[in-house]
Order: sequence, then C-alpha cells, then structure tokens
Amino acid sequence: MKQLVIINGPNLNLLGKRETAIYGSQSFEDYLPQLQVAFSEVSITYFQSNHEGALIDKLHEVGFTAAGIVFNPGGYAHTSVALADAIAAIPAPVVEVHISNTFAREEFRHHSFTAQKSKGVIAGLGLEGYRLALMFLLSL
Ligand code: CA2
Repeated sequence: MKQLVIINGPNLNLLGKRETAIYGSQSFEDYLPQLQVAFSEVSITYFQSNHEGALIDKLHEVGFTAAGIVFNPGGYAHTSVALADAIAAIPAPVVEVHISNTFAREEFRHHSFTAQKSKGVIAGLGLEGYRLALMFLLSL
C-alpha cells in the first residue's frame, strides 16, 4: 500500500480553536478521517510538531520511503533554511500547503524557503488544499 504523509508545523495544533476567521473552525484531527476515507486505497499518516528539529527528523524518517508528503511548515516556511535543506535532501515529492492565502497577508509571508525546495504549493484554499495535494501526489 502506498504511504502518503501529512506533516503540520507550529501552532497548527490550534486549528479550529483560535483565529477561526483565518484558519476555519475544524481541527485537523477531525478532518483527517475524512481524508482517510476518501483515499482508502493508500495509507495516510499524520504528524504535527511545534519544533523545527522534530519536523526535520520526521522528513528524514519518511522521506526515503513515502510516495509523497503534504507539508504545512506554518511560520517556518518563511524562516527555515534547515527545513528547506531537509526537503531538498529527501527523494519523496513534497507539496507545500498553506490554509490561508499567504500572498494576501503580510509581506513577510510572501516568501517561503521551503516552497523553493518543494514540488508545488497550494495556498488559500483552506483544508481543501490538503485533499488537492494528496490527489496530485497520488497521480505521480
Ligand atoms: O496558512 C497557513 O497554513 C500558514 O502556514 C499558517 C501559519 C502561518 O504562520 C503561515 O504564514 C501560513 C500559522 C499557523 C497558526 O495556526 C493557528 C491556527 C489556529 C489558531 C492560531 C494559530
């Protein structure tokens, strides 16, 4: 069975609890089962961490065997050369997803180090972006 991995970065454990006007009212833990039913022919695993090193370790752990990775690096997208290096170091294709339209927000959110090393980026489509990213990765 193909393995697809969803990785969420810092503060995304608060989804559905705070800032619902920007990020929506559903937690990722509530949304994940819907994805697992919709993509029942593949294994979808989920990991979230607020720590840069833990995210790097996870990319290294799954990045040599997974068929693809959906990665929302959160604020680290705009700051982390180390996460960009980790994406570049693994063979698995990575699609970066942002729930909000980062290009319609503050200037500092317009640049992403991690996007530069990813296969593609989806931003601004809410949680639907994760589903679309999985569809793309399955089509490869
Ligand atoms: O839009 C996205 O998915 C972001 O990756 C979310 C990050 C932000 O720094 C990026 O620029 C864009 C922030 C995640 C914060 O998540 C929260 C969710 C609920 C309540 C508070 C924060």
